Amino acid sequence: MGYNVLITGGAGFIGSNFARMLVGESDIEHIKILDKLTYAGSLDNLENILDNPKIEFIRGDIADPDDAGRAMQNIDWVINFAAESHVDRSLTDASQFIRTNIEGVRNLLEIARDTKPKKFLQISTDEVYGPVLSGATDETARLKPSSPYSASKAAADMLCNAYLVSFGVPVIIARSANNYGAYQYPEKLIPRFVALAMQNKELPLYGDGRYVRDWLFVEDNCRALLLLLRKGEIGEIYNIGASELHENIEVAKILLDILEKPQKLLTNVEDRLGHDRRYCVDWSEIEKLGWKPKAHFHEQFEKTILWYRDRIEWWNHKTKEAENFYCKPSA
Ligand code: NAD
Ligand code: TDX
Repeated sequence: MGYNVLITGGAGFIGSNFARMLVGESDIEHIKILDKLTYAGSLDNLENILDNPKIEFIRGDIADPDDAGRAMQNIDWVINFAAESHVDRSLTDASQFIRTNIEGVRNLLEIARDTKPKKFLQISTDEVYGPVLSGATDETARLKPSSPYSASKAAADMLCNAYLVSFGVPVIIARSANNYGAYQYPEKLIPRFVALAMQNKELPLYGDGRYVRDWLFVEDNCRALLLLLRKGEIGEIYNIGASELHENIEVAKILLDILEKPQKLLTNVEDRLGHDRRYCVDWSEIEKLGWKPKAHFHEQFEKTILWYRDRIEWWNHKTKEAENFYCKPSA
């Protein structure tokens, strides 16, 4: 008998990559995907795996007790990717972030008290630590989120700890760095910039463009998360990073070179409110479990850019929705 897994938010960027990896694992018997299909989720992201006999897709809301209650029956491992994930949108209207990222997690944890999964992996983010101006933060660092998005993720982490301590829900928390790879919604830096560059439009770099992110290939992140389900210690927090620190301007210049577009498309625009200067996590705890990123940044980054370039028509309606968001006066 293999494992029965629930992936919430499995029609989004990282969740769909994780589901694609999981179907190939011989000890995985059944994979339920619970996803509300918000603007960011799409069955397109599950192309080639939706008809796999291991997969069952359920459209539903993690904050709804009935939807989540049904989905969590007979589950060994819960992995919660479902979230409102875009910092810029949280600065325009945080209400849905509170509902999904906090109330949704509380609902899942409450249900887990009854359904008793063997592991509950909460997908958090390096953004909960706030800016890390030098060095790297380990898992014991204090939380100092700067945006409504990261505050909602930090609150979820606190709830996870409370349900572990008070009720014994077997929680593990993963705090990943910025992921890049296929199927990311084009509101985020990399797919947004490919879509704009392909239309010969300006690429808006917030502020001076010298903000630093650690770029982690999504498939490396997914391997780390599966390892945590298999070997992670209940009650622990694991940072997941790649130590690939790059300024946004550098990332944008490489992207333009790959697409053979002129550097003059780069333009500095008004900064994001509360913009965190730099993130950098110390990921030695998960390294001790036997994980390391495999991707070579320049190689995988190029493949990612070309993946978006070659699908821009298919991606078009998502790009239009994302740019409409940015065009709103308050955005
Ligand atoms: P995404 O926005 O691409 O996907 C989120 C998915 O969740 C979508 O399919 C959406 O439909 C679904 N969803 C939203 N609200 C829901 C609800 N109430 N009920 C059920 N489903 C709902 O996000 P992503 O980039 O794949 O991020 C996944 C997780 O990883 C998030 O928790 C995010 O905070 C975290 N994370 C992301 C990154 C990154 O670089 N993308 C880095 C660190 C952590
Ligand atoms: O148009 C843009 N111009 C720009 O300069 C956009 C969309 C972004 N940026 C900057 C802001 C950030 O410094 O690029 C950097 C990356 O921005 P995003 O792609 O929005 O990602 P970020 O804010 O770093 O958050 C991401 O990583 C951590 C995910 O969206 C989060 O869900 C995750 O928790």
